[in-house]
Amino acid sequence: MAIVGAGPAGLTLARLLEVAGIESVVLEDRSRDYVEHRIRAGVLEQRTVDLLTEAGVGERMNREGIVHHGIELQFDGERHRIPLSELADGRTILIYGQTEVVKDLIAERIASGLPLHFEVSSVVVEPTTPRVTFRHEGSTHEVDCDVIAGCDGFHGVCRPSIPDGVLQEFSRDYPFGWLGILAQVAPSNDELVYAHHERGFALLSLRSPELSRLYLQCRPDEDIEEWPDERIWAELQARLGVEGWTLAEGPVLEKGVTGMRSYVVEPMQYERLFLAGDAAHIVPPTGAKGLNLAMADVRVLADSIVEWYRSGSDAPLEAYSENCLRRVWRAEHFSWWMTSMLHRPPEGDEFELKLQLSQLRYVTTSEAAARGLAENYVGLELV
Ligand code: RFL
Ligand code: PHB
Repeated sequence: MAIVGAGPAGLTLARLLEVAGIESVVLEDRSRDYVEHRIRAGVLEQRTVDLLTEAGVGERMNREGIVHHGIELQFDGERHRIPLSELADGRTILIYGQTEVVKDLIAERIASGLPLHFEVSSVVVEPTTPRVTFRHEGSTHEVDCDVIAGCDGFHGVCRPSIPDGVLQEFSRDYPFGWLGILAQVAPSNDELVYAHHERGFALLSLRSPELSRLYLQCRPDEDIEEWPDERIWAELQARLGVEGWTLAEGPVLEKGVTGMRSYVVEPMQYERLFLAGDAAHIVPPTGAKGLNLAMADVRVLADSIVEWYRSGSDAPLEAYSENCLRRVWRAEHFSWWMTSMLHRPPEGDEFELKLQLSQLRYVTTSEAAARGLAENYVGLELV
């Protein structure tokens, strides 16, 4: 197997294949340091936690990750708790950064002595042969393989190596982005707070008992230079503030702006090339689904490959895309719905605002509506 991309999808797939006794080569165009410090997601579904644990790479995650049983929705200056585990059969979420998941997977791969090459270049993917060529440390290499896994994210080379006309694309852009910070300060709330506010959406999250992760709705092209730390904190205080509570501030360790989009390609396969994770689909981060979807894809892909070798029939590989897309579309809908409910529409569309507030009141007063949110948030098992 050739695996292009050493993000969560590629590294987890490599580990699952290793456990099943299937050889793989992992190629990554960035450095190890870059990949290990790229701050992104922080919410792991139970299913993701189980997958990493079963794959034998969950030891530190289970020790350091923080179990959460609920989240809070804030609107009209008040907070309302959604008791996730009560509403979703006892399932919980785990707060453990994507950076940490990636560090654990890389450490395991390196300890196993199996091939993982950083800083490769000129990666060329031939889905039909199937073959991957690349340059590494001054020479050109060729991997002749049975299957290629395209785990190289949204801007990778795998999806564009599929001939025109094969894939159908579905997408939606949003007129806003998120400005995110990592701050060295204890989280000011025990649970995540998703805040609807007339100044725009804000999110209080965390990475550890000493590290807060906070986000503000902004323009998609927002210039981070226009946001000194004092302005960010003032805006967070305004949007997250409720009576009798203050947001603790601390040194800002990292800050950046992320655009938001929804995107899916169908099918997630061409010949012997299989797309997984962000290479095949993107969700806006409001539902915390991106990383979890990537992990769910590679579980299906690993099982399909194992079954393909075992049975000698192409059927398991041919079913891969369909097996993933039901779950992908559920997460696409949930992420779009959470995004639409919580973000201030750009032109102060009063009708939209009234709809948002009505929906927020509904999910915080009707147990049936809250259950819908909860079971999607913790991750639905679709059959
Ligand atoms: P990744 O993590 O993008 O990994 C792809 C890897 O492929 C490498 N690559 C190549 N390697 C070799 N040759 C090439 N030609 C290559 N081109 C690219 C890249 O360097 C990279 O290492 O995809 P993967 O594994 O599918 O994992 C998906 C998740 O990373 C992603 O869904 C989430 O992080 C999305 N996301 C967030 N999700 C959340 O649930 N909560 C968040 O707060 C959150 N924040 C984010 C995010 C995604 C972001 N991106 C993609 C812009 C913040 C950002 C900035
Ligand atoms: C995060 O902690 O980075 C995070 C949490 C929840 C989200 C998105 C991002 O919905």
